[in-house]
Amino acid sequence: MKTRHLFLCGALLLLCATACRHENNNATPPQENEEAVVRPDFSADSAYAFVAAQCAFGPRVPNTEAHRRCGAYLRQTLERFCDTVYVQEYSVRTYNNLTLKACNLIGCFNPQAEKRILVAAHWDSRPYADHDPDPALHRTPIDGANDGGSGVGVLLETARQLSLKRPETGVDILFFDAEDYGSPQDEEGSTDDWCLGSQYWAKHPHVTAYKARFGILLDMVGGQNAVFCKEGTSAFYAQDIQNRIWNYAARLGHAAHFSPKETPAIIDDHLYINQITSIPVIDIIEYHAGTGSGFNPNWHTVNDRLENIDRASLQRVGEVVLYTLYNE
Ligand code: AHN
Ligand code: ZN
Repeated sequence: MKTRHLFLCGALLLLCATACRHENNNATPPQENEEAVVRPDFSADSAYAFVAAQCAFGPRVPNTEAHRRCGAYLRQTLERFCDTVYVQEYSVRTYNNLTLKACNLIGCFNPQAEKRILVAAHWDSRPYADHDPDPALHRTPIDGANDGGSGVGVLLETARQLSLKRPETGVDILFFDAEDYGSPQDEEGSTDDWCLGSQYWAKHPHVTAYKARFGILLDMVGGQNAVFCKEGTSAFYAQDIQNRIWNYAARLGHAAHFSPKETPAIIDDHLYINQITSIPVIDIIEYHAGTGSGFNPNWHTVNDRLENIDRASLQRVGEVVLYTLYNE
């Protein structure tokens, strides 16, 4: 009798402990090394649709009709979501002495806020598929679904989300023009032939004495199963920011796609902002081991098309960007 009573008590205690543990899991934050992460809303389908909309204009090569029409579309779309939109029109000279009519677009949230973060991508597409396996295509313009389109797609969806759930900080979304008009493989050129729009912006910001705490550049963020490594130019100018953002990625469960591997320094829009302004900027850009360039295998080929965009890659990058904007 006494034994059975004790056994019953034990069983009840065990039951209660189990029940309590379950309740505890639901009601209180996870303990120790687990952290409560609020995953920001980001729709990969919406980001993908923004990439598709750009590609539908055709290659957005400066001085073409497709480029003009896409520029108008991007401006309108930013105006739907942002508090203020700046249109910065200017001319630049290319490596082969063409004058491009170019246009940077800047969409701002909380324009009065002192504390600001900038996020950027280039919106033009390359006039030359000069890395295509077929030499006959080396002067063919590319769709730039990934190279150009993906970063802009993620940032338009970011703008849409910020309009639904507003950030506390100021946020400036910069779309640079004329990034990809660098001299082709088989022609003489210099490194400064690239990134003409960001070079212009860094020398002539859209507001005088413009300041931001830091910046994030997105470039080629839509490749299949894209892995983002710690790129050298970003590490040189903005290592602490790079580490913080990679930590956020890990918190969100994206450690496998935000690798701690350090990869060679590259020339991209962030280089000029780092060199010319005092704003530290990092680049989130796919690193692909096994291509000589370190870029996606479709880079500067006619295969840089919508069908090769991976929604899951857009999703990961979008979550990391939004998480940073909401938590910094
Ligand atoms: C160079 O090839 C010198 N820089 C790569 C920057 C780039 C081009 N990003 C996209 N397209
Ligand atoms: Zn490119």
